Amino acid sequence: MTKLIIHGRATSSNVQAVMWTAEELGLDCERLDVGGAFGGTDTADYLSMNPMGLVPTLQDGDTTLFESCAIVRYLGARYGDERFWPRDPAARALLDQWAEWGKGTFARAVVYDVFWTLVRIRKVDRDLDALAAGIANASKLAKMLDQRLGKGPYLAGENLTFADIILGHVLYRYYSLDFERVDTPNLDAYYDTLTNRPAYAEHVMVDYSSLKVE
Ligand SMILES: N[C@@H](CCC(=O)N[C@@H](CS)C(=O)NCC(=O)O)C(=O)O
Repeated sequence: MTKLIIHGRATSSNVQAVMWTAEELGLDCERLDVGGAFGGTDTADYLSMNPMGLVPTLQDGDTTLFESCAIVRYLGARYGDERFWPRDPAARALLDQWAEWGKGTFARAVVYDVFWTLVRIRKVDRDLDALAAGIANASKLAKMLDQRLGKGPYLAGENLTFADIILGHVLYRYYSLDFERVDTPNLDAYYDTLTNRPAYAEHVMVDYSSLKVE
């Protein structure tokens, strides 16, 4: 197997999902600091790999991919075992619907409506009504997830799957931001389980204070 190259700064939550996956699957990989203050995403070379000029981008031999969730699914399908990437289409789809919900609905609420306001926008410029609405929405979704998780410990029960990565990487943002969270005992236990995985602690729980705008 060739060494994977992952282009993207460590503070990007989308890069974190890919790094977490690579580590869980025991893949040999090198991450290159690209994007944000590092730049490097607007060169012709980079844009030929990722026309959006965003991170992450994966190179695996002759295969070059952008879009973090597509990369996680590719790595799962190519290198994951039956537990991480169930081969049965229905079993996989039942997990994937929560992965998709995690990325498209929950992460959108947490990252765009809450994280972005509290971290990426100057205090004086914040729209507090929009922030309150964002927190209310994220809280409603967190309750929904709490119910789905039940006793877990993972989405599929006993084993970590690709879906936990797509859903779970945003939880570091959700739990580390300074706002009042609703009561979600199952989700709290799930997050606790994830934080006890060395790959999550190393690649997802990355200090993002360098992104903070005062
Ligand atoms: N849907 C894309 C979104 C990629 C994206 O928005 N990446 C952000 C970082 S999380 C980015 O590249 N921001 C500009 C930069 O870091 O230079 C994915 O999941 O890969």
